[in-house]
Amino acid sequence: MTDRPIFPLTAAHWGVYRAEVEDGRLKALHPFEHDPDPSPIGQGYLGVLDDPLRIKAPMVRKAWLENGPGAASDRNGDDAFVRVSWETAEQLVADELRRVCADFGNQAIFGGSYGWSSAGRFHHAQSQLHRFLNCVGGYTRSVNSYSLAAGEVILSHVLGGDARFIHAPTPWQSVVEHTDLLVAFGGMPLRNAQISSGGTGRHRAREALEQAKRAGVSFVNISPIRSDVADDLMAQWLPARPGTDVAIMLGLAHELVRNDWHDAAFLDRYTTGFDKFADYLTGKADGIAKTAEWAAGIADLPAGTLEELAMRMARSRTVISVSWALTRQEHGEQPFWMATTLAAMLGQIGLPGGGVAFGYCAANSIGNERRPVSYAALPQLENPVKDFIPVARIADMLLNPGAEFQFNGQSLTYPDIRLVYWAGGNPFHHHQDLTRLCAAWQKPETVIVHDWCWNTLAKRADIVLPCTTPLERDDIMLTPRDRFIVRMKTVVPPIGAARSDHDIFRAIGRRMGVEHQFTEGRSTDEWLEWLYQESRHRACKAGIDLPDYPSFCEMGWYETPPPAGSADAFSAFRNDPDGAPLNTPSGRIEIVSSAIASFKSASVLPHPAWHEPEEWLGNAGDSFPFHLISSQPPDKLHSQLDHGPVSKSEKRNGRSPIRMHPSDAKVLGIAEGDTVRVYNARGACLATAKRDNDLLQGVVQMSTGAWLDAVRQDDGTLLCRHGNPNTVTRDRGTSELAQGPTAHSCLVAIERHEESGPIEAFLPPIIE
Ligand SMILES: Nc1nc2c(c(=O)[nH]1)N[C@H]1C(S)=C(S)[C@@H](COP(=O)(O)OP(=O)(O)OC[C@H]3O[C@@H](n4cnc5c(=O)[nH]c(N)nc54)[C@H](O)[C@@H]3O)O[C@H]1N2
Ligand SMILES: Nc1nc2c(c(=O)[nH]1)N[C@H]1C(S)=C(S)[C@@H](COP(=O)(O)OP(=O)(O)OC[C@H]3O[C@@H](n4cnc5c(=O)[nH]c(N)nc54)[C@H](O)[C@@H]3O)O[C@H]1N2
Ligand SMILES: [Mo]
Repeated sequence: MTDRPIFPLTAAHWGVYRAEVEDGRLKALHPFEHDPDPSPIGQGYLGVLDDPLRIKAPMVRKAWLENGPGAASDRNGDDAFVRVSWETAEQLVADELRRVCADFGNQAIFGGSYGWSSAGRFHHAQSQLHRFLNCVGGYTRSVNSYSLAAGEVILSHVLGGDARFIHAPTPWQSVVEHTDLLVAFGGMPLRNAQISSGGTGRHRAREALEQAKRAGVSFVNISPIRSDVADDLMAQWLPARPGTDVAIMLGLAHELVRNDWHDAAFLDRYTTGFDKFADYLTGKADGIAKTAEWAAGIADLPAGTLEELAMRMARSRTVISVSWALTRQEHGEQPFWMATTLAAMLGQIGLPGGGVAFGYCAANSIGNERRPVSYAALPQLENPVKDFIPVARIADMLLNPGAEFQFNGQSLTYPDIRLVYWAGGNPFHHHQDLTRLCAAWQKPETVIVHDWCWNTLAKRADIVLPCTTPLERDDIMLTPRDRFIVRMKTVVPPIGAARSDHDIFRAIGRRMGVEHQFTEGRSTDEWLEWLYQESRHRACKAGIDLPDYPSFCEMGWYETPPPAGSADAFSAFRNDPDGAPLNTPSGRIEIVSSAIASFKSASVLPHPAWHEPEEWLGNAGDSFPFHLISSQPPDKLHSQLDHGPVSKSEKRNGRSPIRMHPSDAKVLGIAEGDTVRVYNARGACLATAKRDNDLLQGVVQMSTGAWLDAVRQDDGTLLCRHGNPNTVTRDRGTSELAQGPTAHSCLVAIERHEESGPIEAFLPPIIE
């Protein structure tokens, strides 16, 4: 046996790796020896840690430096920057924070800073920022996620908001052992299961699905894209029009009632409001019976297929899986609500291998047993500012200070934001309608950003502070979503003058007189030890023994034992609905939500319902005939490492591919590899055509993540030459309930595009 050197461990949201270094540079990332299905995404780091896009020193936008806050704030991404010392940068930030707080109050600082940043419990950028801002008097925050805001809000009413119901559905083991039929609305794309927030030591989803297949589970993929379920699972594909899932579920529910297959005893004991909902379902309430035939017309599927599916679901141990994507569309609250109602009608919620699950494969953690422990995190301290926005309302907030808006039964007001501080996310990746965001982005007087590379956000900031990557600092991968905890080691020294987010805030805090409050006198090493000790203590209380800190550091990783007993989140409720009620007003599953009924909303009924979308294939005219799905990229996490070798190898002619059905391409005269312009009234992007039989005709697909490379079109809207689909997506809330993002509801037109000028996404700015 050859003695292979043991390289130090590092961790990312997409996996754990051993890092090989040569002459102080990263040479290779070797997958963790305990990962049966490692992700290639990590290889995206190779070559980019110290490339020309690396931010190696603090930078200030020249126009801001010369003219002061508020002047020349177009921030188009093509401005020149001036390199400054850390001393100057720290003082500029400290003075500007003081000025804004004194003149306008702390609510004028927007510190929501949504985004994924990097794995590692301590150096989580957003946590560092929030703690720091709380030390200087607080900030306007944001609530809920881009991932499934509508799901988070609706389930708080329907199931009581217990995180277990959202994030720990029927575990894979239970599916393998007990499920007959798994019906997946939005599929279960393995590409998304490469990721798990906080880090993932063992990719389990592929293996679990293979085991389920071998155990005889049948799969149904209800999605406009066949490849949303892996080929070898031999799923039945129902190519539904996007945005019609609630209609399909209603059609299935109607079949259950029509044939008396619904479980009246379950509905009676465990739910509220079924009778009222049944009036809507059968058409007693509004004159429209939501029959399978009615649903089939909306979804463009054969009615017989839905009737047959309803029968199979009633006769089998069935788990209904709903992709998170279904919440990122108009009325995105409804799919989770209706799926829960449908599962309740089947009466299998809380039985092994049955019920409802949200987002199998949306992350590697979904379906894994969750460790019943809440590990320690950096304490955030108190935020005295009460203002907040639902996360995806950022452009609305910046454009409409003082305006009133509705959110989850409350009337709220947008604060007047003067300073935006971002660390660990990228709104020019995640937000919709980027023409609108760019207009909104001109409103604040100052934008401060920490990032490590010159991406689309950094180029649109006034003060850019260079942070380290996880490979340049010590940390701990510590999350109840994964069985492994990992000591992340510094692999290469910080590049240039880069500092960890913590050290950046420590230094600014010193200038603002809050250093001690921020650090509590601890060094980074002492914080790591504190986090570990505190977590070990909490784990011990939950019956999990972690090694002592020196032993853990010595070993480098530790595998926590699986939780004992049944891990089905609903089984306790099923066994004893009075003793273990849900955290809803009634203690039961709320098919009719008393809270939502009390909101007296004109646009949201108190029970799940079908709302015809404003943008869908059912009303697509000739102007914008295609439905664009902008889903998660297989080759990276969002916009991270788009400039790395893995993402670049997936591009075509340097741009994002757009997948379209060959018949659609033919009608448009588009050949494989052609450059196309994807557009609507909101904007446009270029992309490279890729034919794909796996798509429903009329549906096109692009992945998110291409760094915005925008030029203005004649009508003033943006065109991205690199293929960022958020130039065309819509920036409207799901509904006044959750105000979540609606990126997946989007109609576009497509045309061949002859001229294919330069792509400048990967050019650093001019630095003077
Ligand atoms: N059209 C469309 N848009 C979408 C979606 C969609 O389905 N369709 N999906 C949405 C979803 S679900 C999400 S979650 C969002 C994701 O959106 P984001 O989470 O905002 O996207 P990321 O690209 O992961 O942004 C992370 C940023 O943090 C930086 N970073 C990494 N490590 C560190 C660090 O240690 N410190 C600091 N300061 N910075 C660091 C990275 O360089 C990067 O710029 O996108 C949303 N946008
Ligand atoms: N590789 C990789 N993995 C990731 C991420 C990443 O950036 N890269 N991001 C992570 C994050 S932050 C999140 S939130 C999750 C998101 O996980 P998901 O929400 O599951 O992700 P999406 O890829 O947006 O959508 C999944 C599928 O839903 C289908 N779909 C879209 N609209 C409809 C519809 O109206 N009806 C039906 N039936 N199907 C529809 C699409 O065909 C799409 O392929 O992924 C995570 N995993
Ligand atoms: Mo997400």
